[in-house]
Amino acid sequence: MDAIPTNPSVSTEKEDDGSAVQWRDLREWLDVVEKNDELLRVKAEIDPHEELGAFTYMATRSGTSPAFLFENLKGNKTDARILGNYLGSSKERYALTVGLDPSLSINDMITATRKIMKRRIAPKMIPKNQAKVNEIVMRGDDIDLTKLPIPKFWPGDGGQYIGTGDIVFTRDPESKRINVGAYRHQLHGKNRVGMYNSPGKHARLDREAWWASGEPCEVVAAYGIDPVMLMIGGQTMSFKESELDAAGGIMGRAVELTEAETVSLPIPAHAEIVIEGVMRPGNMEMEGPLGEFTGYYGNERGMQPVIDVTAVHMRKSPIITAALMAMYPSCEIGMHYAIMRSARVLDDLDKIGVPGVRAAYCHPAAASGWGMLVVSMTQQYAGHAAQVLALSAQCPAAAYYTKWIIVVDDDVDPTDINQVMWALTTRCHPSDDIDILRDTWSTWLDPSQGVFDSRPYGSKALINACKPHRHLKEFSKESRISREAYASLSSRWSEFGLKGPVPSILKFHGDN
Ligand SMILES: Cc1cc2nc3c(=O)[nH]c(=O)nc-3n(C[C@H](O)[C@H](O)[C@H](O)COP(=O)(O)O)c2cc1C
Ligand SMILES: [Mn+2]
Repeated sequence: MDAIPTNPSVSTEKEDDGSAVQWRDLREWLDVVEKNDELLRVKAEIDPHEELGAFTYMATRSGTSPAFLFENLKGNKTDARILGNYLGSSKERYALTVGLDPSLSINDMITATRKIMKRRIAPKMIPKNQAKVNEIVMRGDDIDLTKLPIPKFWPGDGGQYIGTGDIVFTRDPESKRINVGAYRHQLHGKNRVGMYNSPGKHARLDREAWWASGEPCEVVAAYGIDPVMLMIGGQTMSFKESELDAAGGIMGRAVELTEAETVSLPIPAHAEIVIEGVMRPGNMEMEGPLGEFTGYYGNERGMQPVIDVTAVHMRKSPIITAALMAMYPSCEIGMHYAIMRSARVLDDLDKIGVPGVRAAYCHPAAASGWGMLVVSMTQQYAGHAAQVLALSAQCPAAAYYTKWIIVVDDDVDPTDINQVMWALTTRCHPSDDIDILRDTWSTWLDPSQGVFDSRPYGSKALINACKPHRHLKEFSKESRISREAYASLSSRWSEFGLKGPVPSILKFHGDN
């Protein structure tokens, strides 16, 4: 079948450029992950009502936990399963997902990510009978989503959330572009699901455009989906662009879609569970709150649009992808978000053309990569550090939320928080080296401003933790080992009985 016009300006690249990922759907991805010892099948009984959320939180506190496939859910009358912590704070699972070597450093993963995020491959339509999601298809009175095991994550959540680790398709009525976004879906009834889209998000703009002309907005959502689609659903692309092309680019092959039963949007052909439905103008119901990626409950309970579900597709024994939103390292949007955002910051700084930028990292512990950005650079002229700081703080990829922007010299690895602390405490003089930007772009989800309605005005601290340019010549010399000692000890590393690889060291005695 023909390619569909998700984004007419994008050309389809060849699929055989040698860099396609090995898996083709969530189950094949799980096989890859299990072979790499990154999957725990939880066979003990777990209650999706709060216990699953608590388990995921407790079992991820160390930051090195596997993905969890919950196979024995309390009260479950179906053969459905739930997958949690699928990406979480694991750099290894991120790498396996996008086809990189899991032993690469985070910096190398960021560099590789810059490349794969620029590729675009348009999706393709396949016949309905080849789509695995069509193993079971339900319409009308046969639809009953309440039979599925649906988590309520936190004690204070407003209800059960069928969609957290999900993707949502909507279409812009004007350009016909298909948008993909990740949005929470609260289960209201057998065939009714509430969706929360914050202002300005593309799914919301699409829905508002349909409603403005008095028409219902069609929606397709997948509740069990492969991890590249989950990642890309959470990324902000331009309004005109379809995320489907970017997902294809990352995978190195076209995303496969098929025709829906009741709506004109296509559906992802190999998802685990897909709903089709419509949001009718003015059809709203009370929704929320949900414990969020900040570690706090987000916006208060309020009226939000309802999706009337017109068809459901699922595979046999479907797997629901459930994303716990929590404080790091228990949050589903941890490592992949940090890596992808860092890649985009470096792209932005490249586009602006400022010299000397070496590396950047949006630490996942800072509200899932939203809160803090560290940029390393080679200082080349007076004022250079201040320039990189200001541009980093407001470049499109970093401007939203980020409160702490820190520049460090090129001997400091931004991904190593210990080195960043060292720079902050030995090279930064707070009375000289901190500037504040006020009334910046931010989010209601940041609790620090207290009063809910006045929240979305943020502020940013610009921290120069580079050695002061004025005093570079006189600045104290670091106690560093010699290049010769490093080379000699590295070559004999296995002799010493030490665990782990030779540490990477950026500068030696005598270097600037
Ligand atoms: C797991 C997950 C859940 C999310 N839930 C929501 C949500 O409920 N509401 C929302 O407005 N954004 C949510 N987001 C953020 C959006 O998915 C993100 O901003 C995305 O860029 C929106 O894409 P779009 O503007 O192309 O629709 C979530 C992100 C992730 C990764
Ligand atoms: Mn979009």
